[in-house]
Amino acid sequence: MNVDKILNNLEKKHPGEVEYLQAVREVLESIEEVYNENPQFESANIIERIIEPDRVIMFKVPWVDDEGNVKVNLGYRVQFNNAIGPYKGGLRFHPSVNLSILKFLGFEQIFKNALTTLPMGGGKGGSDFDPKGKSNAEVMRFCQSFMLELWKYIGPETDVPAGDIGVGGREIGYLYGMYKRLKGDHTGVLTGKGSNWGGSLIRPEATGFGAIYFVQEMLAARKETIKGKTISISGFGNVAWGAALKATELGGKVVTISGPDGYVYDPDGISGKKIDYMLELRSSNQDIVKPYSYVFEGAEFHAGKKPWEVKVDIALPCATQNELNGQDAARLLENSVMMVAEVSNMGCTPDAVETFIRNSIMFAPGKAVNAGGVATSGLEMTQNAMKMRWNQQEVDGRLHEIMKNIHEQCCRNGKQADGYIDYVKGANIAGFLKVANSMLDMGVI
Ligand code: 2IT
Repeated sequence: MNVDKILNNLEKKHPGEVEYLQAVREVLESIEEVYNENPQFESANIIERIIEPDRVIMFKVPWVDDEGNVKVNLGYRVQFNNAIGPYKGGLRFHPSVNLSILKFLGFEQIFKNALTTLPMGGGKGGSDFDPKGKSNAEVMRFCQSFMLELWKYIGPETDVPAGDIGVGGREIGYLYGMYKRLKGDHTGVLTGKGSNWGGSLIRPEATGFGAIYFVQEMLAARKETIKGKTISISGFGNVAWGAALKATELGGKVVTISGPDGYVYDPDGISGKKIDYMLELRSSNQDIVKPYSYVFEGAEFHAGKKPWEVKVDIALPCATQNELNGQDAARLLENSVMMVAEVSNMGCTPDAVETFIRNSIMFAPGKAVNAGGVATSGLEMTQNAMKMRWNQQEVDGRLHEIMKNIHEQCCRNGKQADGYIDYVKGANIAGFLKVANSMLDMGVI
C-alpha cells in the first residue's frame, strides 16, 4: 500500500476536505503493515472501498425563527459503511459543520463501532445550524424540518442516528417526535432518547464514564490508579461532564473545564455541585464558561486560552477535533504530563499525537477512549429490540466490560517491541480487521 499515493488521489477527488483526509491518513498509516501481510485485502481493493462513504445525503433545512424570518441551513447524513451492522453515529449541530468534518467523523465511527464488539456500522450527520442563543421553539422547528427530510433514509435496521455536539436530549426528543409522527412507528430509530420513552439509563453519562474506565485500564497497565491524579478537561458539555463525574468519584482531581471563550482553572478541584453547575452552564445555551469563575471562589478564568498550559498528570480533551496541537503537546510534556486520552473525536493534531508517542507518553485515540457513548447507544438498541429496560447497574456493568475489552484489543494489536502500547495503532488495526474481513466475506458490494 502506498499511503501518499492513495491520499493524493483522494485529495484530488475531495479537495480541501482536510479533516477527512487527516482521519484517513491516520488509519492507513496504522494499518499499512497488517494490510501488506494480507494480500486478500489488496485483491478485493478494500482500501478504496473503505475510504469512500457508501453514500452522502445532503439536503436543505428551511425553518422560521421567532421573529418570522425564514432561515435555511444545510443538513447531511453520511452513511459510511454498514459491513457489520446498520449505520450508526451521531448528529452534530454546529456552525462549523461541513462535509469534511462529517466524513471524518463517519470514517472514525466505522472503526470505533467495530471496537465496541456490537453490530454497528459507521455513519454521521448533522447541520451547520447554530443552537447557540436559539429559543426552545426555534430549536424544535429546526429539528422538525431536519427530520422531515432525514426520516426517508433512516430506520432501526438501516441507520440509527444519535446526538453529538449541539444535539442532546432536547434535540433527540424533537427529532424523534417528528419521526414518530411521519412514520407512525415507535421504534428505536434514534438513541439518546429520554428514559421515559425508550432511552437507556447511563446513556447521558456513558461517553465520559467509558472514557474514565478506559483511562483506568491504561493506568493499571502501568500499575497506577486515578486516585490523587490531577486532570485537565476541555469542554463543558455532556462528555466533559460525565468524565468529570467519574474521575472525581474515583479520587481524581479535575482542575479545568473550557469553552470557546477560554478556560477555568479551579485549584480546589471541580467536584460535587460544581459538576452539577456544568449542566446549568450548558442549558444557558450561551457556550461560555466564564460565569463559573463568578460563582465559585478561587476559580480563575483565562480568556481566549486553552487548558493545556496547566500542569497536570492527565489531560483529557473533551471538546472537539484538533483542539490540542503540537505546541500544546510540547507544553504538556514540559509539565511532565503522564497521560493524554482523547475523549473528543480526533482531539489532537497529528503532530501532537506524534510528540506523545515519540516521548512514550501514554496516549489513546478518541475512537477507543470515547467508544462507550456509542456502545451504550448499542445497548439502548438492544433494549428497544427486546422491549425491555435494564437497570443502571446492568448497563454500567456492560459498559465497563466493553471498555475493558476495547483496551485489550488495543494492547493485543498495538504492543511495541519495547513494551510501549501504541493505542492508535492498536485501535485502528483491531477495528480495521473486523470490518475488512466482514467486507471480504460479503464479496464486492
Ligand atoms: O461520536 C460518537 O461516538 C457519538 N457522537 C455517539 C454516537 C452514537 O450513535 O451514540
